[in-house]
Amino acid sequence: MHLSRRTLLAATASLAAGLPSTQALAQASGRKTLRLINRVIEVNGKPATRYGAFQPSGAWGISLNEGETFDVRLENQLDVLSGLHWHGLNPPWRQDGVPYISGPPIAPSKFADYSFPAQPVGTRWMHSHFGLQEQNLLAAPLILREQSAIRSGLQEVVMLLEDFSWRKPSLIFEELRKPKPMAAMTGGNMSGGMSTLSRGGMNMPGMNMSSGHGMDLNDVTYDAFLANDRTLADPQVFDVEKGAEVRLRIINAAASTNFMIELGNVEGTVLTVDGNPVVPLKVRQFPLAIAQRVDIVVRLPADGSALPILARGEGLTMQTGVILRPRGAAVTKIAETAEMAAPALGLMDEMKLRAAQPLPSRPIDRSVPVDLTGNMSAYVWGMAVHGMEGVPVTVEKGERVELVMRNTTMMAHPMHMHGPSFQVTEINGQAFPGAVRDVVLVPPRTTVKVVFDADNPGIWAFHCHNLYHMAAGMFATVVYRGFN
Ligand SMILES: [Cu+2]
Repeated sequence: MHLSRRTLLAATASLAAGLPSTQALAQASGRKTLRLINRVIEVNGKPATRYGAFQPSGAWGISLNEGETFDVRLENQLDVLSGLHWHGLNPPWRQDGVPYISGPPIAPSKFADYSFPAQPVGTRWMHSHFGLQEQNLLAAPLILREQSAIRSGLQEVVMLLEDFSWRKPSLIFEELRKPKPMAAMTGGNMSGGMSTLSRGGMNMPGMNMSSGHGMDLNDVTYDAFLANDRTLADPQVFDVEKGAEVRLRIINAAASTNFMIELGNVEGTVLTVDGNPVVPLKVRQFPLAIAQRVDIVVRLPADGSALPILARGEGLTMQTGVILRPRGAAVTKIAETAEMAAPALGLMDEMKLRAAQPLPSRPIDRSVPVDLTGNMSAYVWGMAVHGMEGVPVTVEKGERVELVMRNTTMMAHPMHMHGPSFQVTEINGQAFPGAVRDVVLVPPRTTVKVVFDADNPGIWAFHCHNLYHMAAGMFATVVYRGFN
């Protein structure tokens, strides 16, 4: 039987209502409290009130060590329904924090409790999965420190990236959905005959990528990009030791912006992507699609100078970042506008990544074609599973499942599956033992294959992590047999 998504949502909502509340799991010891609150940040000299997730101590998000239990009471102090999804964790599905799928949202002044082993470890994050709240900056770091990272003794710096607009998220979405004349769609850049390869990471002659309005790259024109809530006009400065190594944990928490991480002349070493270890890869620049994370170890310059860690919007000159400053080093101001636009994100770097802890080798039990579909002028996006829009990916517990994601649209889609992480196994027909991830970018006219082991029965969200694409329909579920 095939359920429409509406039917499915209604069914799971009533299921959720009949189950014992997660509050029954409340334990007094070791529990951290996290509050959804309104807070004021300053963007380019002006105050902005936005949502946030903080502990009573003021700590942003959650940081735990490998082996600890994720034991959190989440209090909603906002005046709207809300909640948080623990992105990249593999909890019991009822604790996944996706409203109307894993459970009901949290009403104002109510709370929900979560308790499960904090795994898999690594750089994760948390964000609201309710409406467009993520664009209202309802996101925070969720760091599960690996024993290896703790033992290394390296200083760690978390950099969480966001895209900021003075406009209300609902207004941004409304404008995107307004019918547009075709002329406005092509804007002289990146459209039409662009091949997959030309997204591969170089500026092409004649391509106007500096306009900041490349429709195929960025739907939304933002007012600022933030790193840890701040712009380069007033960046966060971390004190570090001269010549020391620092482990960067970089999180792309933007609603609708892919970034290129720029280390300048310094070569860094990628240790993990989406929190999962890869064979170390040397980089000076690294693509970070929406919702992806990367851990990079950098060594501070021997001459004792400061090192900016920058993130530039895909196809844009606008950038943000943080500064690593050894004692006594001068901090020079860095412009929020770079001289060169960041290239479009491709999969050239993805193809170089090799999982350090790949999935065990075994045959595929089920292969599921998932076409990413859309109509840019109507701003409608979709996922056709087995050629049908609105149906879930159905799996059985214990299966090795392959997802064949084929992008039929002119925009790239950062595809995220909740629950177990997947391994990238093939891009456009080229097979390789790629990274284990929870988000993979699928550029236009590209087919990406991933595999995962269906080890966590329930109903899991599977969607494009571009917030507006998801809101406009690029959303499906993975449903285990017995849950449909
Ligand atoms: Cu998308």
